[in-house]
Amino acid sequence: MNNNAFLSLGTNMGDRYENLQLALRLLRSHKEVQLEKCSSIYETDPVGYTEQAAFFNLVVQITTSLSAERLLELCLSIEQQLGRIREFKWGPRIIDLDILLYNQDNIESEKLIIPHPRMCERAFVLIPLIEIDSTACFPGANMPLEDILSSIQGREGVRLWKQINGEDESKLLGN
Ligand code: PH2
Ligand code: MG
Ligand code: MG
Repeated sequence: MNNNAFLSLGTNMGDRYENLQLALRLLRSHKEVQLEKCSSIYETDPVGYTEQAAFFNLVVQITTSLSAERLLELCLSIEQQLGRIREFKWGPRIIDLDILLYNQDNIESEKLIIPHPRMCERAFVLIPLIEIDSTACFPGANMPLEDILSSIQGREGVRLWKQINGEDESKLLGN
């Protein structure tokens, strides 16, 4: 489990809390993935396409022996197992699992771009990410994520829905 990664989870269809719980259960049931930390759950105004329901978003830190490409495959298979259908870009979804950071790697292939190309514009990503690792930084940039967050708009569209710590975190992480 020698690689460190951060994943963003988002959902705005059906029982959003249950969708997050199910996705985390599937993630941690993979023998090459260990969940390390889970942020609180935030209810967030939709970004991009705004005529849709509010999301629940969270960020998890994992350690894994999977390569970034294999981790992407796992994320897509979890989305499928939860019944995600290919909606239009930025449309409503049962669950979305995005890789934000994978070590401090810069990866650009046909299927995968890491760091996630829009993470620095999105308060619904940065707020939960900073909550679990205030020292996390973007590869190559020496600006702390806190400074990036304070320079963007939309922070008021991200509201704490459920604080996750102690027992709740252990349950979600499966400890
Ligand atoms: N995901 C999107 C588009 N817009 N807005 C919020 N609030 N949360 C999301 O997870 C989200 C979004 C595309 O993946
Ligand atoms: Mg995605
Ligand atoms: Mg996404």
